[in-house]
Amino acid sequence: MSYTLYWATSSGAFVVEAVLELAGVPFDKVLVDLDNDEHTKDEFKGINPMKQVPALKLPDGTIMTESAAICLYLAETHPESKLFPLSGVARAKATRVLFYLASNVYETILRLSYPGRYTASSDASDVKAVQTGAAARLVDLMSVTEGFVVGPYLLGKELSFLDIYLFMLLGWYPKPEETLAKFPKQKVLFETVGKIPLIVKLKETYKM
Ligand SMILES: N[C@@H](CCC(=O)N[C@@H](CS)C(=O)NCC(=O)O)C(=O)O
Repeated sequence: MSYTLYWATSSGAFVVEAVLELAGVPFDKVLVDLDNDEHTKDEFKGINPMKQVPALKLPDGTIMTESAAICLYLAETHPESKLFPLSGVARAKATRVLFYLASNVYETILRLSYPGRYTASSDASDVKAVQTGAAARLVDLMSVTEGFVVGPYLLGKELSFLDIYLFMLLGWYPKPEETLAKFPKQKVLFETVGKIPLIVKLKETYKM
């Protein structure tokens, strides 16, 4: 049995698929149609009770969810891919950035996509206020992220999966090019990662 990636267009499966490819791991894909609410059906809830993609079924049948945890697991089990520092202070620093991106940036972007989940009010102006607040918060977060980028990649000269993770998140920002103009290190990273042939291909597949 090989790996099975549950994915959807414009989703966090983007970075997981990139890591699978870069690690040279064979995998199958199952498309979960978010527009047709396939993720809310009982069959998918059994895979991810959060009703979200990505999810990855491992060769032994274990289901993994949470994009950051999946990428970390793949990097650890395929150390030859050198997609994440696996020891010492370098690992500690990289893990800090990974948790920061997953728990702050990704989570805030979800407020843009699903604002109704973040307010008890059904008043359209309250729902809109969630998005406005999230957009402002994202700019603050981006300035923190800028301080993490060593350059040209997040951790320095070598590409890690953190760069692809950040690339994906930046692509989901409202008006990314405009916002990136204020953050030169992330602009370089975004442009550099966006030219990697695998990323060009995945952008097409994921309509991103
Ligand atoms: N914390 C999760 C977030 C996953 C997530 O929010 N996925 C979105 C697509 S990017 C999704 O499945 N949305 C459908 C929904 O929440 O209804 C992760 O990092 O994997």
